[in-house]
Amino acid sequence: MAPYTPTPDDRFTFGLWTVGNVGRDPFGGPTREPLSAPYIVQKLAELGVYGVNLHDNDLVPIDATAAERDRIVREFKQALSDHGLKVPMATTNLFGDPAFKDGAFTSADARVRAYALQKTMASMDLGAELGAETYVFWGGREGTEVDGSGKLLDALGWFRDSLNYLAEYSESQGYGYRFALEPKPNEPRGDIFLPTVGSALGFIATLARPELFGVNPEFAHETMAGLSFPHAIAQAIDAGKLFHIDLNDQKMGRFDQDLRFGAENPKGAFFTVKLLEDSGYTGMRHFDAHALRTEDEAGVWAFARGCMRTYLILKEKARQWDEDAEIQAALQAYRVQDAGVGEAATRFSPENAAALKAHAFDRVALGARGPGLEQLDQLTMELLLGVR
Ligand code: GCO
Ligand code: MN
Ligand code: MN
Repeated sequence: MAPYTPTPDDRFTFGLWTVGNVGRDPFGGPTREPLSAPYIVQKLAELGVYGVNLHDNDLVPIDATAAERDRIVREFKQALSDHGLKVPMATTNLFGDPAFKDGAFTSADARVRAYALQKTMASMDLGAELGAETYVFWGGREGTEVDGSGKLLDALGWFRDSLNYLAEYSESQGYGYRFALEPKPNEPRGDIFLPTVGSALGFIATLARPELFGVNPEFAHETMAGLSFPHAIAQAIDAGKLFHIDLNDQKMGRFDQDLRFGAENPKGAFFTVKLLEDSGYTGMRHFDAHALRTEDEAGVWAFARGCMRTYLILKEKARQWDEDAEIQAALQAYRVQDAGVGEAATRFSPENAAALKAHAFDRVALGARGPGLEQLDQLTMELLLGVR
């Protein structure tokens, strides 16, 4: 097989809404024809993808009758089994319909909050029927433009109550979902609640069943917040909370671009891949991005192939980085192992603390040390640029 050709073992997934994106933006209508869900399944399978993820309404229109729903789901399941694709993750569209224009779980209207719960339970039923194990909550409309609405504290409480309710629903049905909160700082709302990975991690600790909840960090979203994506996922991994991931790319300080993975910030993409691979992350490598509005259908599949190829190329680069003697020597020189104080700084005891307090450090020498980071970074760049 040609190098960098994906196989299902790579655990790559796309959303129906990603390759199915028709190129609409706030200034113009669609530039591409819609693709049917069974056709998307067939095309993704041909590209070596493992699975396809969906919002309820990517598959079943919000106003479908029960009979229409059953027919659509039946045809979709047939396509999945014909082409060997899985549905590892499901989610709810709680942002498209005008009913959700001022929030779903955090709407100030209790009827909307109840409707959001009802819609999510039905969508969880659909996801379970399709075999999904991860359930994502992206609170696109959960936010405000007008903080004079006075709901900042109430909204967090309503959000918490809804997530607690739905976790109990999942457990009572035996679905066994792992829930993943997806933070985003803004767009479509002026300010979205739980704007960053750190915010979501803090919030999870306040839930009734925190063990069922993790995060679904997205490269573009942390970048929009002016933050580093590798730092965000490192914190999620450290907390044992990286339940899912949305890979794409983004320029800082822009509207939500959903660029092809690695298209804008290959170095950030490299350290993302390296963290996922080094940490033993076993979840899906999900691409939440779409082809540029300029593209036709061929461009859509070039986009999808590109996301996966870039991931696999960077995975290979990460292996080379680990095996590069000069890089490893620079790393070793960077990490000074001997603190020079024996056991005293490694574990607290009254004796250790006394010994450490009595130790004389050469502060000037500590400050004078050159750690070699310029050289290390240049070596990394040269490896990425293909000259090593
Ligand atoms: C966005 C989000 C969404 C979510 C999706 C799945 O910026 O629009 O990233 O694409 O990931 O709703 O939860
Ligand atoms: Mn996004
Ligand atoms: Mn996303």
